[in-house]
Amino acid sequence: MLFKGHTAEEALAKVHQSLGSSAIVVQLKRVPSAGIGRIWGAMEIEAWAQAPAPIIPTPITSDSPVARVRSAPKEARTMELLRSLGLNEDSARKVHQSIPSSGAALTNQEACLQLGAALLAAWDKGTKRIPKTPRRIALIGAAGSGKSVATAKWITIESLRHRHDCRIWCLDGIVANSAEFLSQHAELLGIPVETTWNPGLPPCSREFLDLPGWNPTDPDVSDRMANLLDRFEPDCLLLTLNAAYEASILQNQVKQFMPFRPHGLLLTHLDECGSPSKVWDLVLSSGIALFGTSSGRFIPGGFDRTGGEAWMERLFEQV
Ligand SMILES: Nc1nc2c(ncn2[C@@H]2O[C@H](COP(=O)(O)OP(=O)(O)OP(=O)(O)O)[C@@H](O)[C@H]2O)c(=O)[nH]1
Ligand SMILES: [Mg+2]
Repeated sequence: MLFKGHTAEEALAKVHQSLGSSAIVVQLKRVPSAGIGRIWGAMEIEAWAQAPAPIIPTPITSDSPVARVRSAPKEARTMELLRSLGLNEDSARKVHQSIPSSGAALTNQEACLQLGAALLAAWDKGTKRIPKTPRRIALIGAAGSGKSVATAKWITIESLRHRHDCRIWCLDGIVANSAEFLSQHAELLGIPVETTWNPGLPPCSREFLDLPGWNPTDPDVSDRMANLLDRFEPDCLLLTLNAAYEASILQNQVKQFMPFRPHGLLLTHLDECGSPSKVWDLVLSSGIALFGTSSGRFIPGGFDRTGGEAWMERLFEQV
């Protein structure tokens, strides 16, 4: 049977409502919306699902093969599959808990589909606060995480490819903003660069805020940054993380920057590390989806907005 939803979560809720929590999802794909949303490119999720096969009672003796299969801990099998994808223990547990428990025995392929559906649902949930068309963009993160390079790449796309009028605010924190290359690049594109806050300027269709990185455990710097962000009022606030850092450092940065309520994550240095399990661990632990990635120090180039399906495919390709 076919079920549709605006998100994977919605489609799966319909599956479970109609076929019960043991339903088996056999295919999940994103297709252009059937409604009026098709005009502006809206997408929806199609889920093909079937009811589980009825369990035929058979006499079980303690040494029969059926007894051994049934007594094999199914939970452990799902967890094992999740671990084999390279996910850390917390992520594996989170995904496992979000899968409705089913009495039916699943083939490996069916189990993978269930996991894929659960992963996509988590990703979709994490995109809720990311606007479709960001207009006021601010990248925040630790010093040297690649914010200014990513901003330079992004602004080139907005200005040259989409022909939007843009502006960059290159503001100081407690330390001076030393992104000279960003100002020079913007000037080359004819994009105005403001180095002091001036709310009286007429709005542009795309405005970017470039701030120096900081350590959120320092309350003075954090206050100053929160103040600048409040004034700028970004509709797209992205926590920028260097993907080449160790997972524990990244998890710590996510935790420290969480009070700023980022809408999405932006991963840089994908040329050095593009591990899909690291991406999923970050998305699952933060509850925030990846907005995009920046790969390489050269401008422009290597700025991508890859969605959950592509990252899921990369994750499964690893196995
Ligand atoms: N290999 C590689 N190097 C990068 C990438 N992005 C940035 N860099 C390099 O990393 C260093 C820091 O990049 P910036 O964009 O200035 O980092 P930032 O976050 O703006 O730094 P602050 O403003 O000082 O906090 C520079 O030497 C960049 O050339 C990337 O994706 N790959
Ligand atoms: Mg910078």
